[in-house]
Amino acid sequence: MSEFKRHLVTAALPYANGPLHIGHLTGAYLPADVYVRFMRLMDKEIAFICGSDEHGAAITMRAMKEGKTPAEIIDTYHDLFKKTFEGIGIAFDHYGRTSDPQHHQCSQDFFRTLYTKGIFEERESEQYFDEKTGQFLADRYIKGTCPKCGYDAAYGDQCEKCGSSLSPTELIEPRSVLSGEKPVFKKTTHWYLPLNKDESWLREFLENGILEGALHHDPSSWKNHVLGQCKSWIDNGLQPRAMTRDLDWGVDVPQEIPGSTGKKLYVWMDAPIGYISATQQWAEKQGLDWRNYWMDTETELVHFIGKDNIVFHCIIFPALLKAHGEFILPSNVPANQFLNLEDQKISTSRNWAIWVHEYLEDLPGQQDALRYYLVKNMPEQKDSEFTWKGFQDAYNNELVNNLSNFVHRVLVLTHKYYDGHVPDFDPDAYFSGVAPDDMGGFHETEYLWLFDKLDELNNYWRAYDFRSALKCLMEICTAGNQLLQLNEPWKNQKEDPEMVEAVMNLALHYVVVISVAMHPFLPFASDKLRKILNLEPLRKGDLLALMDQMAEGELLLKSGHKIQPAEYLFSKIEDEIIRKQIDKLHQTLENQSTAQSNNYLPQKAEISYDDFSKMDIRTARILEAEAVPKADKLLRLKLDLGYEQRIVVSGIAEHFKPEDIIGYDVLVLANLAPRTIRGIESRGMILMAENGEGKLSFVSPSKNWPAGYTVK
Ligand code: B3M
Ligand code: ZN
Repeated sequence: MSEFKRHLVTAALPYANGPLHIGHLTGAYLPADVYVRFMRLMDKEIAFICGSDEHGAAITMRAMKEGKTPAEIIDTYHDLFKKTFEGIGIAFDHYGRTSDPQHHQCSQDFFRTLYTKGIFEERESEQYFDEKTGQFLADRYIKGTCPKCGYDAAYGDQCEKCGSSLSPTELIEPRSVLSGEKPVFKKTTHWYLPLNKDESWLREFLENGILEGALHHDPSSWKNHVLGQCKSWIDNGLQPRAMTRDLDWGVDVPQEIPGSTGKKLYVWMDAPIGYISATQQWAEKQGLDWRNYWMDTETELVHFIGKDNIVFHCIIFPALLKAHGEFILPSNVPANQFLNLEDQKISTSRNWAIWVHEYLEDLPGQQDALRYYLVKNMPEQKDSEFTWKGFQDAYNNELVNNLSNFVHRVLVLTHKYYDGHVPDFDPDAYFSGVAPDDMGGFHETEYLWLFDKLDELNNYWRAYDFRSALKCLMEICTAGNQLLQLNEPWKNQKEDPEMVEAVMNLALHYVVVISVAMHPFLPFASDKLRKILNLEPLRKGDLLALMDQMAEGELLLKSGHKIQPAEYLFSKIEDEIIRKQIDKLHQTLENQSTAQSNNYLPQKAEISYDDFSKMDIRTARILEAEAVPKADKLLRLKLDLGYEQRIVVSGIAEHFKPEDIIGYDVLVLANLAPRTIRGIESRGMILMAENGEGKLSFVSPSKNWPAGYTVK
């Protein structure tokens, strides 16, 4: 492919409904960041754009669960994202947010254009409606029994137990998450993108890279799993897809469009437009024209995403862009697969995850270590695995023993032999009889090898094969170590100082090359090393310049250049730290399993204070407890209410042994009408808390609180 004039790189806009974990990081943000840093070092014009996705049911659900407003939720996570990305060294040029009024404007303009061009089909359909709350229900707002596996809390779009994707009408016994009521069907009108009409050009575009008769991209540069997924979507037939929703949180359908009241843009229409609005904001700040980045075919557009977003970026968004007419389409969508953690799927709801902001707190200064291990195990072609043990091994064996030790040895020896100055390397003096412009002997061979390695690394980067690129970097370190091992400067310094000068000069060249090539992966350590080497911080074009210099056979360091005192870039990570992390992972899982966010019951309908005040809740103490014969679930309790003693029958026998609970302080609903259960008159009811797994806990006043007093 020809060289592009400029590049626009996007990373999926994370939903602002929960923190980022390592799966997000290695799925989209880290590969994007590595790519951008590399491109920049190769002197490319590049804009790196991202932002928070703040609309859709993902946000409103979270708000509902936490009893907060959507605005509170998005502010919290937007701020956290910015901090986390900065902390781990993901260096966007602009990080926007879709709640920004400018974004609303931008996506409304986009919608308006399509509407005016007559792209949309307006259709009426029947959708689930909650009569109690007067709302149409987004798929996520409907729960019911999964028709595939029988799980009773499947969502309208997906069963999280068996993974099936569903449509709300497939659910058995659907209920509204908002009210718990059975939803009814109600007619509603929406604007549909007729994707069925896009099948043939999309196929040409994806499979052959041809767009409107011209070669758009080289399809062999796309990942197989990405193309495979797209192909299967198209083979199955594309259906018209609604671009609007009945929601109260999102971008309004432009007001002037008849029937727009109460309608919002589908979140998967507005979110990718977030790339455009964020580019506009960035360009404005830079004094650039954003159109060059979105409307000029000399721009390469690349979307970094996780595999669950492929259809939106390879089919729906391109169809929207093309329908609009003025936009370029992506040159590549190098999606990654999923990362598993310690043999299990990463799961937000089960808290089986390593949260990036917590990692940054727990292992301060170790950003590069996580970046390293996540690139090394990046799920580029298939799902991959994170284990803490693997992390520790990679850290100690590769970052410490290979990279850091090599660099450190070279720095230390430079100080020891030459007082911190780069030794002279004069081919003529050392390799007598070689032509003056020849670098001579092993120096030249090694130098050429180094150049070839960089070139190889360069090709891997371009092919989005970051794992192999990282391997090249480590091979340079290994070769550096071998260079020292074979020539043993520490043995030969006395007898053959000229040879040692040549070796050390070359070794320092390795270190300089490493300081540049490591930057996209390990930017923090790279900065540190540049300082130690007394070299300028890296700037745009530095790798290209370095490769040019090497191709010319020029030396990269002047003889006599003075370096700073030696320091280790990485030092061993202790078992204790790793053990703590493993414990933490299992601990949070235990804690969370009792509070599984998916198992919250829907909140009951609102009541007035008067309703509440009718209940006479009292403190009480359990004086006696015994099993009720022939009833597995029941205990007969004698309670002390201070002013009287009474009998209550309680359905807690499967949770507590009678002998264990005698003396417990509890709360009792004292004015509940008496009932006779198994022949025993029960006067009142003990209050219990129940968690998502159906476990029970007493609700107790403070210790030694007197019995018989009221709770209000
Ligand atoms: N927020 C989904 C996700 O985070 C979605 C990506 C939008 S990219 C335009 O997986
Ligand atoms: Zn299921």
